[in-house]
Amino acid sequence: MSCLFCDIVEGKIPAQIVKKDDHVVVFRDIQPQAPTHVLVVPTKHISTINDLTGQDAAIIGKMVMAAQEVAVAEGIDESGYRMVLNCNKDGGQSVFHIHLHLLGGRTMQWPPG
Ligand code: DGP
Repeated sequence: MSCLFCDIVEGKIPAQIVKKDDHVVVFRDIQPQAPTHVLVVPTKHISTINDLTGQDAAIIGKMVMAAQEVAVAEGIDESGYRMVLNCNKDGGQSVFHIHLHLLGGRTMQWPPG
């Protein structure tokens, strides 16, 4: 089955990539909601957060650490930022390959919409 984010991970579809290693690819969101808005995507295809197993715990750790590194590189670590994982319809998930949103460069609101 085709997957947009697998295609970006494999370089079949272009993206503005800011970090890439064996475990994650980080690229700029095509519809940025903040001055910094990147997506941290595991190279392994996992459709939703519901599909994670205990064996995937390290992947989530690597995603968060990659986001932390990019936050520093983007200069938003001191001002602050938000990390978001959307799951399924009510969570607002539109691409079914898990991804961590890193948003920063402006003041975030709470509660989220
Ligand atoms: P979510 O709604 O949490 O599933 O977020 C999916 C995000 O993916 C959304 O903010 C827009 C982004 N996106 C969708 N298609 C593309 C694409 O082709 N390239 C890039 N860079 N981002 C995309």
